[in-house]
Amino acid sequence: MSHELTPEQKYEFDLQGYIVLKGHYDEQAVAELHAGIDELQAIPIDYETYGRLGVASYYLAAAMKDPEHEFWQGGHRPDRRPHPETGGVGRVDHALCGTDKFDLMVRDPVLRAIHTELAGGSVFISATYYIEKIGPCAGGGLHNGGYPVDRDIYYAYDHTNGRFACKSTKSVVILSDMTKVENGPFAAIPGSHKANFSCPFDMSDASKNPMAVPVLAAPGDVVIFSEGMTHNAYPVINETIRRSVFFNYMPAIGRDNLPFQRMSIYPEHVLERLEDQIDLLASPGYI
Ligand SMILES: O=C(O)CCC(=O)C(=O)O
Repeated sequence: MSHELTPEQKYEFDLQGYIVLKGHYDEQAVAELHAGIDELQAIPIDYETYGRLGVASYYLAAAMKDPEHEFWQGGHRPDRRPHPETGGVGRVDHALCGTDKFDLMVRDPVLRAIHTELAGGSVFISATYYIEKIGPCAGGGLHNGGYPVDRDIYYAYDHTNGRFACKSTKSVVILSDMTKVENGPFAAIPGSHKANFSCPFDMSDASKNPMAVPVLAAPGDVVIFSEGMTHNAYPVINETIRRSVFFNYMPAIGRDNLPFQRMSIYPEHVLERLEDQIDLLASPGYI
């Protein structure tokens, strides 16, 4: 079965920097992904436990290298306020290391095919995390864009070979009702992945930037975007809880990396569980 982008999707992605797969996941899959977030939130926020499993704080290296970091003492960013009832943390990185409930995304042939097409060759999954926001909550600063060119996240189309050549693309699975702007949907500046100027408008908040648009989406929809496109989220201005799961895909260094030269950012317990998807997880390290 082919999962190539349609001409309409290619046009839209090229022009805007994102597309939405409406109703990609059914209720059961959405419930499984929510359960994955619940599992990740149930992991004790403890330096030793996180390190042993391989999950990471959203502060990433700053916390993972420092047992004294404020994250381990209960400190959180204001936009990652823990769940008021469960105390669940607003984001866990390297999520695959702490739950198998996101595996359905790793095994999703459509996501694999689309991100491979957007990279113009083999990809690996370079980041997996969820974001939970407890409203009211800031949207966060808009980030990235076509200028200045960032070698790690740029958008590109290779006209010679007639294929996309993007350095970093993401799938965001929407798990809450983000069909209303007050619920804090994903924010995008369409076309900004090709910008030749830095954005002169307010980047602190999508609702203050006249070029930003809300990407309204319902549970089960998947927003696929170039990391080079300016994005973040609209503020949540009511008391709803907003959840989504993020997978980042980047080109593998070589198309046929030699097995003995592979290195992976994932620990053995994840590689064993997802052995059938090893090429998506075993990032090619040294060639
Ligand atoms: O919360 C969102 O929808 C966007 C988050 C974001 O900008 C990111 O994870 O890169």
